[in-house]
Amino acid sequence: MAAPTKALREHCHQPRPDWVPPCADDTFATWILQGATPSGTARLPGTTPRKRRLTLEEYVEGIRHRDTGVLAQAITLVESNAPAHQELAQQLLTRILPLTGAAMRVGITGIPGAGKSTFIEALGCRLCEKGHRVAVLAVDPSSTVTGGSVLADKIRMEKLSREQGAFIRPSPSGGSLGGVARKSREAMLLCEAAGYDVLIVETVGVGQNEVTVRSMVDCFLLLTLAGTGDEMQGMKKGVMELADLILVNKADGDNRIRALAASAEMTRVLAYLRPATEGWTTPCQLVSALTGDGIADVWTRVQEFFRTARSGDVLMQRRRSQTVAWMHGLIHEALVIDFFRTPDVRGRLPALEKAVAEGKMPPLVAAQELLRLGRS
Ligand SMILES: Nc1nc2c(ncn2[C@@H]2O[C@H](COP(=O)(O)OP(=O)(O)OP(=O)(O)O)[C@@H](O)[C@H]2O)c(=O)[nH]1
Ligand SMILES: [Mg+2]
Repeated sequence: MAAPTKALREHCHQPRPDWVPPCADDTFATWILQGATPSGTARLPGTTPRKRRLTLEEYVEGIRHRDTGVLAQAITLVESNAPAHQELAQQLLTRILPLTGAAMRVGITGIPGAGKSTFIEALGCRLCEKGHRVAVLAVDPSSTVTGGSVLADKIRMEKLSREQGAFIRPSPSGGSLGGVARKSREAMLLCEAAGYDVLIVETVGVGQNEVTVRSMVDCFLLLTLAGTGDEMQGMKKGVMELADLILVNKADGDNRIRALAASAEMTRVLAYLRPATEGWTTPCQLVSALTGDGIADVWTRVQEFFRTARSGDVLMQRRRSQTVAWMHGLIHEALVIDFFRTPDVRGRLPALEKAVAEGKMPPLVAAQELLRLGRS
């Protein structure tokens, strides 16, 4: 073992234990390290100090002054599941709430590989060039299942991340879709307060993700591809009903002809669907995230959408109902957690599950018994 460094020796409270032979030189590896003081200030020389926790005022001021370091820390705070952090996070959100609401909130979904990240990068860079400040967030609860953040790898968006006006944040880890969605919503508010005027939320189009992201954004974009097969149609129709703008991506090279045909088909289907936003007819356009073809048109359409939605008060109504629904969602979630934590419920649950599974008790009777236990 290497001899302790001079800095380490100086750091030692008492250089050597009693039992070290007096003649032992520096090659004798045992030294006594000073213990950490309660304030946690003692640390090994050469190690980086732990980031000091900011105060509420520091968070608020940092965000107000568009300090991206503070913004990143604030998002980490709202993402934390620790009760102490959550309390501070809610105080912070209450304080910054008056600074929120001015951004255009845009969601993007599409099957894996549709080109969402490539598209966001192309659009984001373009918007930064025009002087916008763009924040990109991801909602991807599947990452908690696979163990690593699938989206985190792909959301690097290297070119966009080099832009001064861009802020990119991969999906928070944290259990259920509900948990991930709460964190993303709160992160979105923090970004707005920090002066980002375009928020882009990316989600992979699988399962419930689209519905969740639809419920947190103003304008929802579906990125699709030509010829993904008839088996996709069922799913596509459901998602198409949520979209304010449908884009057939990868309309480049030989694929352009097929993309045109897909777009025509999509437009036919759209005619039969109820538009996602009152007063707005969902269009379908071709785009190539790779070459940049059609990106400018997409932004023109998005701006048109916002003009329409703002003028008819649709946007305001949408946001109001979204926040109220969010509050209801939080109540449901908290009630369920509390219910299953009740000792009586926990104690009785396995027996009732067994009885229901074996057909010895109707599920409703079991549920009612548990609910009574939860209330008592
Ligand atoms: N030819 C062509 N390729 C594209 C286009 N857009 C994206 N791609 C390619 O498609 C692949 C997937 O692109 P991503 O942007 O990672 O797709 P994604 O939808 O974000 O994928 P997930 O994050 O896995 O859901 C990459 O190899 C891109 O280079 C396009 O407009 N044209
Ligand atoms: Mg992606």
